[in-house]
Amino acid sequence: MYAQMVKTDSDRLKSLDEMTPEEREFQERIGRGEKIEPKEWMPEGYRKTLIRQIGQHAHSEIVGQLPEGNWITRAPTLERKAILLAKVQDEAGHGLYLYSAVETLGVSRDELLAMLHSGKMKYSSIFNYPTLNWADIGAVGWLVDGAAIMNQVQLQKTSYGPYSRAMIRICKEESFHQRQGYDIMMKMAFGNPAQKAMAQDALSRFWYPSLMMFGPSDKDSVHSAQSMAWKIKINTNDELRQKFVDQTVPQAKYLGLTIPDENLKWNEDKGGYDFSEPDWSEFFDVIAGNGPCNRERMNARVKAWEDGAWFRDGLVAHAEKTASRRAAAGIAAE
Ligand code: BYC
Repeated sequence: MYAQMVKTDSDRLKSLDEMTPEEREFQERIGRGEKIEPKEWMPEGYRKTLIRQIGQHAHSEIVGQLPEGNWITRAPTLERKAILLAKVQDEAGHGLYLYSAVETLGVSRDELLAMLHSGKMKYSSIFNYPTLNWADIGAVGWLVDGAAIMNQVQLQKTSYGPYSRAMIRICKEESFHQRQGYDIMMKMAFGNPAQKAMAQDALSRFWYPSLMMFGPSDKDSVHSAQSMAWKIKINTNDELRQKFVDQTVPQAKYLGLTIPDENLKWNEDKGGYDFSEPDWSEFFDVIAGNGPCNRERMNARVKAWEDGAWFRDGLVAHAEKTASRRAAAGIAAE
């Protein structure tokens, strides 16, 4: 089952015979479905892949607060405001669980944030698109959180213990996020003609960027083969994209909205929809930093980091003072 595993210099996966005894034992544990815990031996590539993926995931949760946070003050009712506020706070919590999970791999939160701010680490492409009106907040919950859950449900089974446990908790909250988005869409789609037009416009703009969230097509995915061999990823990008389309098309039909794809058609043989691929050149352009909102998002995050410096300094000063008082009083550190 796990005949091909760790990547060799020639860019193929190593067979079990080619592995060191430690690598082989590790791979056998993965094969048995065991979880890998922070202090256990792991290949350096496994550790680096986790830092990249979980770190990117954490950054996505934090940057992902920006497009929705923008609408908290303009939510149409007090109830919608309270719900959106809770959702955006949840995203902050998800970022914190995930940063904690990455920290178990020997990299600090400050280092991760420095890499985000300098452009060395990515965050999800989707958050580089603007939220232009209230219907977009519905589309984000319905499609963006819907796509996120499709990906995250399989990540609950990921082989790294802290990531898997963070995902279990996050998935529960994401389901609520998806439902609140669909609820907004229902209100708009079943509202007056102008509201329905806004809902359609939001779906039309968010459809392809949502499909891009799953990453490039399998033939262009650099990391999938190794990540699946290590059970960091359980499904390929295309498998999850297909599941998302199959789940979402009936939901759009119920709303009376049209998915902006002339090639969308049920395929009896494969038991799923045929659909058009997103424009991959747009995707690669966005992740290279040239999407509609990349600069705005990064400026907002860097500003938040710089504006928070006094508070972090205050916390450190307080911690140091408390530690020295305790030391003077002969009280052991906690
Ligand atoms: N955006 O080899 P591949 C949320 C990069 S937030 C940007 O297939 P992999 C929410 C990829 O990093 C939920 N970059 O990569 C929050 C790689 O470049 P590098 C976010 C992308 O890792 C607030 C290159 O393309 N979810 O729910 O095997 C409000 C080749 O790709 C993207 C996660 O982060 C992208 N979409 O597979 C509302 C899930 N796709 O790093 C909602 C965790 C690919 O070599 N992550 N790239 O320079 C994953 O599952 C995987 O990392 C991916 C990509 C499926 C995304």
